[in-house]
Amino acid sequence: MKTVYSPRHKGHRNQVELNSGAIVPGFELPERAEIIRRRVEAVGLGEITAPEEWDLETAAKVHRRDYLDFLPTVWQRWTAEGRSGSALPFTWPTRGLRGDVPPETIDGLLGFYSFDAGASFVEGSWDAIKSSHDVALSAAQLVKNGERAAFALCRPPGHHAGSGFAGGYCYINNAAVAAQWFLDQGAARVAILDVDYHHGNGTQEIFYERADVAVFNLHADPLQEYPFYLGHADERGTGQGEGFNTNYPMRWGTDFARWDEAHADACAKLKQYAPDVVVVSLGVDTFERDPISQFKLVSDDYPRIGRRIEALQLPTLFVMEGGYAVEEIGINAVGVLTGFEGA
Ligand code: OKP
Ligand code: ZN
Repeated sequence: MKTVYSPRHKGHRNQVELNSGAIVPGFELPERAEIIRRRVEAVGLGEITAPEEWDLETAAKVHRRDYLDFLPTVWQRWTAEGRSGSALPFTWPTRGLRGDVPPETIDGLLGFYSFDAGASFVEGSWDAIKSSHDVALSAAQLVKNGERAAFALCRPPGHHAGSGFAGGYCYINNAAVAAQWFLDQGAARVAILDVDYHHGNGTQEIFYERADVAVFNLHADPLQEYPFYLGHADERGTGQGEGFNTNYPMRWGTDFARWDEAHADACAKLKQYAPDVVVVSLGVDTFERDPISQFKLVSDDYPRIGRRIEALQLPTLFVMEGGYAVEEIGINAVGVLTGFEGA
């Protein structure tokens, strides 16, 4: 299959992350995408192409316009207030505070438009965020034009970004934008299958009241793991969307046998939904040596994930999300794709 990739992701490098009470350099590094790109080349997965430039009209159907207007202005506002380093929030409108009045200053706005301190901005961040969005849409177009599957090598990732907020290394929800675009191109139904270790809270929130996008999410139990406040099994969708959101929370220590049971169940339900296309939020932080995760998958498991997805016999867009074991992320992510292709 073809891969869509842009070097513009390299301008986004998070210098600061809170981890176990210490400020550390971020785990979501530019090297991640470079390691995956080199692995795509090494195994001869297929051609690597650059994205086209896309406008934000599709994104505006899954994100609030005020949020999309804010993102490109962050770095300019930050430096205008005399700051350098990384633009990072420190106050959020949680229960008991007002989330309906955007403040005027950058510190207030950063908190208003995020849910954690995990989505910082540097000078090149917006350009990288926009390029990641363009990568997803260009790869979606390959599938729309008849490719059985395509790989959007997105960076930064997207599945924690909701309609009006960033967080968890995510800014624009690339998978959600791609799903919306398939609908706009004539698809009746789209399924999103999120196999990242973390719950895709942004994707769930965006489609929670909709029946035209069914979301299946396999992840660490929010009782134990980030993002903590969404991703329980009783979250099934609401209104028109009731029954179209399915969560599979799993405990720390989950191995492939247990994970694959959940995956098989998700794939069976996904097939019943009979979507025109499936968008896979492809995270490989389920790996046993991932530095921020607690599942026990090994490298040989990833091609088996790809084979199960291939068995759905549906046009498939893979959108890169997380995975932080920098040495193995290429082997594991591309392992899913070669498994899909029959390896
Ligand atoms: C993004 B994706 C360690 C805590 C980690 C953010 C995790 C974001 C994961 N500093 N906090 O789903 O892989
Ligand atoms: Zn993750």
